[in-house]
Amino acid sequence: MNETYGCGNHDSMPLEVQQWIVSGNEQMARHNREQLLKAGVFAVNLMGSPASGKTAVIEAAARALAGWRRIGVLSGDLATVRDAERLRAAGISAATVATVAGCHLDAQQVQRGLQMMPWSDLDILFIENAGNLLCPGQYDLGQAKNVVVLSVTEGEDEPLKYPAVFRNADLVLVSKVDLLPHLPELRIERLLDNLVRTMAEPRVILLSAQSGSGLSLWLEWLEQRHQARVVVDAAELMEAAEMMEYA
Ligand SMILES: Nc1nc2c(ncn2[C@@H]2O[C@H](COP(=O)(O)OP(=O)(O)OP(=O)(O)O)[C@@H](O)[C@H]2O)c(=O)[nH]1
Ligand SMILES: [Mg+2]
Repeated sequence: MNETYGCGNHDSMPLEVQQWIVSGNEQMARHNREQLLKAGVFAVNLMGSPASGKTAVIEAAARALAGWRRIGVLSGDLATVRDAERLRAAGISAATVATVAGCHLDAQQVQRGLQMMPWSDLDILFIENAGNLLCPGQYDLGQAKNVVVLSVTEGEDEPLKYPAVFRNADLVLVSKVDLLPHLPELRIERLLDNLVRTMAEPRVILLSAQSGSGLSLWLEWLEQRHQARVVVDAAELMEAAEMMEYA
């Protein structure tokens, strides 16, 4: 998709062009998923508003898992390479992918990003999408799971205002909970209720990258999903081997 056909301009785009873009993205996402699956890399698409704490939750996980799991990050960034620099400074393998029209990553860009880093030895690949609650949810990248980071400073209503991204989330990290004492007006139970009502399969962790509160649950979620992925991979490989045997 080029700058002219950014997400805000779909109305001016012929339907066939929209369909062509979507099907091209789906094909590339399938290719990415196959490559990642074959290499046993667990890929997580991290979405959320600008400054919701996406890089911070990746940093916190990567630091805690250092020496235990090999972590890499593809950072979607419109104008800078700051997130990738910040992650590399923390010893995490990271590359920047320029975002489409500033509002989301697509599967082609993720493929290009993969070519910029030694990804096939990784255990977990975080794909930090552009800060946006609308467009990123519409583009499959080839990830295994979708995680949305929603900070407490964004208020209670975001799940209702942007339902699509929350509906398809496998996990929501409610971030910056260390700030709750400074937000007397926020009704956290209302926020959680809105998430439960919006998510297809509600799973929520309250987290502070700053204080470390909730970090162990975030790590546990990653580890369980990563392990489940390894078991699925092994089962799929066995199935493929059996099919070859009886072919
Ligand atoms: N108090 C507090 N601040 C946080 C926490 N996590 C992140 N921040 C701050 O929030 C700001 C944004 O954090 P980032 O991790 O850069 O957020 P991001 O979503 O990656 O931002 P973009 O990539 O620009 O969309 C920074 O100033 C962080 O220091 C947290 O748990 N508690
Ligand atoms: Mg960031």
